[in-house]
Amino acid sequence: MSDDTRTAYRTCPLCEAGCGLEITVQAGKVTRIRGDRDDVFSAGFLCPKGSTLKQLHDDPDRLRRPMVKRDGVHVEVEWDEAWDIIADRLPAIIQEHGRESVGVYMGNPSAHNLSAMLHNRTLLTALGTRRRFSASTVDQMPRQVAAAYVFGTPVSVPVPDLDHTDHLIIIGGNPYASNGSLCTAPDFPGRIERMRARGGRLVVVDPRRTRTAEEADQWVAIRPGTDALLLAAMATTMAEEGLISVGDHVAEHVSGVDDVVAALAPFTPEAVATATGVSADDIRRLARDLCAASSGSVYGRIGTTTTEFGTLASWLVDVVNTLSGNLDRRGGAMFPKPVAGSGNTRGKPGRGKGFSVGRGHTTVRQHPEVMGEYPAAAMAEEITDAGDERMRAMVTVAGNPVLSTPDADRLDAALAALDFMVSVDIYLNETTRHADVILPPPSQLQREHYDLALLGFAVRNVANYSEAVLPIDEGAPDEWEILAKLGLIAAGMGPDADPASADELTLRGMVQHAVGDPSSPVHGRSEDEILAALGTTAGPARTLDFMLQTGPYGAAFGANPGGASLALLKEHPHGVDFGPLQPRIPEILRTPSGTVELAHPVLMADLDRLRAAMPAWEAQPLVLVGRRHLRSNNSWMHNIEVLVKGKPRCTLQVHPDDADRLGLRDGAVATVTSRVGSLDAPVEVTDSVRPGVVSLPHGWGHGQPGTRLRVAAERAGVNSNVLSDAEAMDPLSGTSVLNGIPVSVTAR
Ligand SMILES: Nc1nc2c(c(=O)[nH]1)N[C@H]1C(S)=C(S)[C@@H](COP(=O)(O)OP(=O)(O)OC[C@H]3O[C@@H](n4cnc5c(=O)[nH]c(N)nc54)[C@H](O)[C@@H]3O)O[C@H]1N2
Ligand SMILES: Nc1nc2c(c(=O)[nH]1)N[C@H]1C(S)=C(S)[C@@H](COP(=O)(O)OP(=O)(O)OC[C@H]3O[C@@H](n4cnc5c(=O)[nH]c(N)nc54)[C@H](O)[C@@H]3O)O[C@H]1N2
Ligand code: SF4
Ligand SMILES: [Mo]
Repeated sequence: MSDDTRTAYRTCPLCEAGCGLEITVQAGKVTRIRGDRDDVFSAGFLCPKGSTLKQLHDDPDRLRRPMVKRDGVHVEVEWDEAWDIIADRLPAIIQEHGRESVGVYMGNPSAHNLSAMLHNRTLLTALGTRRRFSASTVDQMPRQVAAAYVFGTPVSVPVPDLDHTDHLIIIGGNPYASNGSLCTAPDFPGRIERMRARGGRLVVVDPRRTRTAEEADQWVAIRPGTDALLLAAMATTMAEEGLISVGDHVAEHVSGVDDVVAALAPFTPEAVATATGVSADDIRRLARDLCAASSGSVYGRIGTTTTEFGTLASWLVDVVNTLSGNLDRRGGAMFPKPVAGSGNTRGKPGRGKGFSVGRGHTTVRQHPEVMGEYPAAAMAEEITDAGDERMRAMVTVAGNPVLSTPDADRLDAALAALDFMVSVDIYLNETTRHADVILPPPSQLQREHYDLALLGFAVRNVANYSEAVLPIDEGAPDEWEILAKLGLIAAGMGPDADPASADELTLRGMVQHAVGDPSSPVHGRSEDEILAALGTTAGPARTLDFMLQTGPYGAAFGANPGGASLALLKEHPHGVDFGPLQPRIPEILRTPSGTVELAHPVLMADLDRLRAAMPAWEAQPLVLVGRRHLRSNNSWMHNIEVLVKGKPRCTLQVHPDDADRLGLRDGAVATVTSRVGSLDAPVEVTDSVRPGVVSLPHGWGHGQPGTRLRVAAERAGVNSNVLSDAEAMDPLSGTSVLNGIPVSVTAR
């Protein structure tokens, strides 16, 4: 190695797996990226996307300087000019029309971004609007809402104890493509293979025979949208056959078992067989096998959450895990204990306020606030149909809702009608083309990293901090500075507002709270002493240090020498392993009763709606589901040549029986029509989808005028969310139905 060559270690921020990367940098340029074999969690694994952080950094279309729209065309400007325009427009709108005239949408990459994790809040607080939207309501919100009712907080989501389980049932997840979600597990496929090698069984419930299903011992081709019925019938089978055994380890902490069993009694395997498309015998076998396994875990993912009964299905996953004795035990469904603190390691353990919704309602459809948000599906109408109460301005951060959220054409038109829009984003894409100002953060390689959100769903308790691999461009702000400054400007502090002051304030607030909190390891300590120890360099690193030091393994500023701290993580660039998951009930609970509230009334009440929906499923001829591909990442990695080359992937998969019936030929174009929209897509005839189901991936539909994604435009594909219906949602969480959309398909 020559003198100017160095090796950097960095956690990949592209998906939830969080793989460790080994990055070779030569003369200031990245020359190679491969899996870090010494990473304590990923041990060298990476997928084809991980090594493309270099291409992403070098992508000439990636924005390096702010863009401002002039006469309908985006032009590059200096940072000062961009800030001036925002300072001129945004506070004026707020002043004239009030805080609620501004809406915010936060997209998926902000969950993998330390800057955003810490300073989105600064922006939100400064804006003070209740009109907050995010990708959560087109994703995992139902899973968190169910957990929040049952366990008391939306961060207490059980994950499958993947490395120890003997029986894994994956419902509506395809980790061979997605690398896992709400289950942080680098090399998910390898972990599944090791499970099977030790004699464990894999069952996959999915309307498509996915790569994961192909690896499974059993594939159950369920009808989309009906997982709640299947799970309810599994629970009923356990009750009928005397298989229920919650287990001595948690029994005294679980309430409501008998009530749940009674409420689910009408959902017998026979009653749900036609609706689910799964035979009563198969449903019974699923229940028996799970109960017979020495340990087992049911894991539901996006196919279960983005449906009309997303919250119920997620709850019933917990119910089935509990009734089969697998809650909170090795090999079952367990709770991670995040190293950098979390809502379930702070405060008084075992009991809390529980969960509630409805602090505010949307203007048009009166949707309640859930987890501080409104449904993403309500954005368009809140802009166009809310009269004087309408959203006049929007800020988007790391989101592409025009491709990712329902009734996309309508949202596209609505964004065009805003008085003012600011986007914090690295691309000029289908959404940001509507922005008056685009503020680009540094590239993924130019920032430090710690996966604050996703390590809270990890199958081992690990911590890994990465320093920035490359320096930030001369004169450009870091992402946290952009977010904080945007907030300060919105609050009327002017274009020269100093983001460091917001950072200082946030940190001071956290320290103040901790020293006054009897359950904090720094309770009673001096605020100034702690602030001094954290240093004077503003930014996410010192806040992270504080969170690590006051977390459950923390060094606590000298009180626990050798404990977690930023310094410790810097000494260990391959990460620090705090061991396998451990039982956490009752300490994890934050419910008012101090028990696992399995029969929470909100969830129980929704069962009537489930029962009433059964006949409709039985009558549904054709529904649309999505799918993911290993080389895609939602809507935004299609500008990387190595990831999109090859066969076009945006195809409509149709079962041969349906193709025959509908007169569709492989390779020909079909028109797909839903209640709200219509599109043309090339047909791929394949028996990997079950009859009655067609599949189209989301995140395509590039090449719009005014975008700058030259590679993506060449393989534009179509936007599947033109077909998803903004009216169709899970009312408990406000999450959209993106799977199981009724459609008709005709040959064009
Ligand atoms: N039909 C259908 N629709 C779906 C889904 C589905 O399965 N089917 N899945 C849903 C799911 S799970 C999700 S999470 C959503 C995703 O929905 P979104 O989060 O709205 O969309 P993404 O495609 O992830 O777009 C991310 C945006 O962030 C930008 N970006 C990338 N990195 C950064 C960064 O570090 N900082 C900033 N500021 N910007 C960055 C990208 O350029 C892009 O504009 O889509 C949902 N939509
Ligand atoms: N390569 C790649 N990886 C990704 C992403 C990506 O876009 N590309 N996105 C990331 C994000 S933001 C997320 S949230 C995760 C999602 O992670 P996963 O949940 O694993 O996502 P998918 O691969 O879409 O798997 C969902 C499966 O549900 C099935 N399905 C559809 N409808 C139903 C139904 O009603 N019932 C059942 N049982 N199954 C159904 C689909 O056929 C599909 O196979 O992936 C993350 N990882
Ligand atoms: S699996 Fe996810 S985290 Fe790992 S390299 Fe691929 S994109 Fe990155
Ligand atoms: Mo997602």
